Amino acid sequence: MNVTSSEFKISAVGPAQYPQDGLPEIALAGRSNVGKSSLINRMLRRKNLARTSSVPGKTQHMNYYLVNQSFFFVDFPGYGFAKVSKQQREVWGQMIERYMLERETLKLVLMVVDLRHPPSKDDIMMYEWLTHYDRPICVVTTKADKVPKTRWPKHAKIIKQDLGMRPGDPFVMFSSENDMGKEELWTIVESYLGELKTLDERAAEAETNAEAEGPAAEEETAE
Ligand SMILES: Nc1nc2c(ncn2[C@@H]2O[C@H](COP(=O)(O)OP(=O)(O)O)[C@@H](O)[C@H]2O)c(=O)[nH]1
Ligand SMILES: [Mg+2]
Repeated sequence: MNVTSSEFKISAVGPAQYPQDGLPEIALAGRSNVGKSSLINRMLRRKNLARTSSVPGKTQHMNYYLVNQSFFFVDFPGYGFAKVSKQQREVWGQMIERYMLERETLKLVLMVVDLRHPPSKDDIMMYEWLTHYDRPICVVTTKADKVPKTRWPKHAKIIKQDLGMRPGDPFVMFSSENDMGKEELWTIVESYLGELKTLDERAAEAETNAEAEGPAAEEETAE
């Protein structure tokens, strides 16, 4: 992917704020502090677009980032942060659940886990949830730079096993400190995005269609 533009679009707390232009979406799910924002920044070659924060649980909304005017990265609120109230967790849970169930433009979920550790209970639950809704998932293990290279295969194996990964789901080892996994992840993301159209191209198409169908449609309503 040749990233020519990227911008923060909106912080959404529910469906009313989700963008309505029909652009495909790649969502990121994972624990607070696992490295979701850093991953987005790295993929987009931006230092600080998705704010990385040392304060876990700070991102409580779904943050939409528009890329190349043609698709979104959607940064989910991180889960598994102890200081968040039970009620707050339920609100997030419902929001995520609804999004997973109803969002037609969702093309792929990047399930982000830490390569250093076995997946948490929350990770396992999230993965089960996503597979339950039959959503396409790519497991991305981040912070690979913090694990000695010789241990990568062992850590990868444990994560795949503990999550109970579906054999067909892609798996990428990633680091936001260097370019490890970046090209591989772009190739996967692109394959799920399919053919891309920019907002302008979509608008032009809609106009052409309206012109072609316009008079007939008017006649119909006149009758
Ligand atoms: N060494 C290393 N640190 C990382 C990596 N990804 C994220 N971090 C650090 O982990 C912390 C949390 O990252 P952040 O992207 O804010 O996590 P988020 O809460 O999932 O969005 C920050 O201090 C990052 O600098 C990585 O691949 N390698
Ligand atoms: Mg974040």
